[in-house]
Amino acid sequence: MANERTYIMVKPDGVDRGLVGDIISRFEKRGYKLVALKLKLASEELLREHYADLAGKPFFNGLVAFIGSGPVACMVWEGKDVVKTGRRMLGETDPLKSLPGSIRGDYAIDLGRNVCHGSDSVESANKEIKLWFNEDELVNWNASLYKSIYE
Ligand code: DGT
Ligand code: DGI
Repeated sequence: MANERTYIMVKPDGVDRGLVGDIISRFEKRGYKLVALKLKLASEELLREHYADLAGKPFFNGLVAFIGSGPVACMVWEGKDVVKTGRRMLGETDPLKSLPGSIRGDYAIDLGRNVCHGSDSVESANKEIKLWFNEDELVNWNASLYKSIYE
């Protein structure tokens, strides 16, 4: 579906390293449409909810502390198959397993500093978009280039 949406977030390591523009640019150039964008210092409560699936993991507290340690760049991208394609553009969770050409494959080494987050299913995308954005922060607009991107 061309109106599928995903939640993409540049983590504090990516923001600190000045990678926000590059990551936005990759999604723009691929043909996806930006529908929400903001910089945020996430609360511990928000991060515990965002990473609830990992709550039992030994690295959970460190993960929440790190993602809350600096600003994250939050965005929602829209387009055909954007959840799955977004994950491919990010690369594997472990950067060392990520192919060059992917964001993590180009910019990261350590798993705990893997630069970006992307929803792993349409269901979690919908949950994460609701968690990170208010409804009025999502902008519905028509990208004029759509006829050059979609058949
Ligand atoms: P994957 O990455 O889920 O597709 O699984 P595998 O089989 O490719 O990778 P495996 O079994 O070596 O490791 C499973 C997960 O455990 C991996 O995604 C991340 C984590 N992990 C493995 N080795 C390390 C490590 O040395 N440090 C940290 N922080 N995490 C690791
Ligand atoms: O959706 P992903 O970010 O690709 O992966 P995930 O939802 O399984 O994990 C979320 C984040 O948690 C991941 O980007 C980095 C961190 N993480 C996952 N597995 C490990 C980990 N951090 C450490 N230190 N060790 C892990 O094994």
